[in-house]
Amino acid sequence: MKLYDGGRAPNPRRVRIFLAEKGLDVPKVPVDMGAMEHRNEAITRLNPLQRLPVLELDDGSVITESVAICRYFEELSPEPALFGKGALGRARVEMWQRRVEFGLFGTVSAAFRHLHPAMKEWEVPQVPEWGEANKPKAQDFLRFLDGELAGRSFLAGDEFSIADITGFVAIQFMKPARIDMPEGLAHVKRWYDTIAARPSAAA
Ligand SMILES: N[C@@H](CCC(=O)N[C@@H](CS)C(=O)NCC(=O)O)C(=O)O
Repeated sequence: MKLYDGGRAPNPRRVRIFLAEKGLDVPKVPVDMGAMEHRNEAITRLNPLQRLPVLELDDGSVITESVAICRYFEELSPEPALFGKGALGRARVEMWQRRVEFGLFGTVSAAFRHLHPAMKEWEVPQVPEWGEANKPKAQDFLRFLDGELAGRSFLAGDEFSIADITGFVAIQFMKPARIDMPEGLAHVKRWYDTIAARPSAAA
């Protein structure tokens, strides 16, 4: 199999961190997104939406969408469980994954894509007002997370999960999106620092 990888871009990074947590080494095909290689013929054939990451299996099957790719590896290699365990555990991870993907990853991405000059060719049309509108939404969500994290180690409970990977990558993406971390979010800081200290954070 081959993982078409997009370097520093946040969605490919989520998958790389997930694989590192699982201890899986999947052959990668680097795609230079800065040079718009994700829009070339080979990637377009695999994913007509021209987005990364893309996983191509040996039988030619293609999986796109970061969480679907992660889900595939979870099924192949269930330990450590990153989508939760048991009915309630899995539902909690799903709930937090969705919440953090819409509330943080999505809002930070919208700010970056609609405001950053490097995204001019990627996000057409860029709507700067929408980018600006998303900055306080991301910050409000972080204040909400701070209250939630006061009572537990990780987003979905006391076990690390894919929801934490999504949240962690989103927070790192705030820098290029030029969104400031609100002051005084001690629980978010503790949670973020714990994840940053995991070896997978370097993936
Ligand atoms: N929902 C997809 C989003 C994939 C996506 O948007 N990837 C970005 C890189 S982080 C991309 O390929 N962007 C290319 C573009 O917008 O032209 C996923 O979860 O994998």
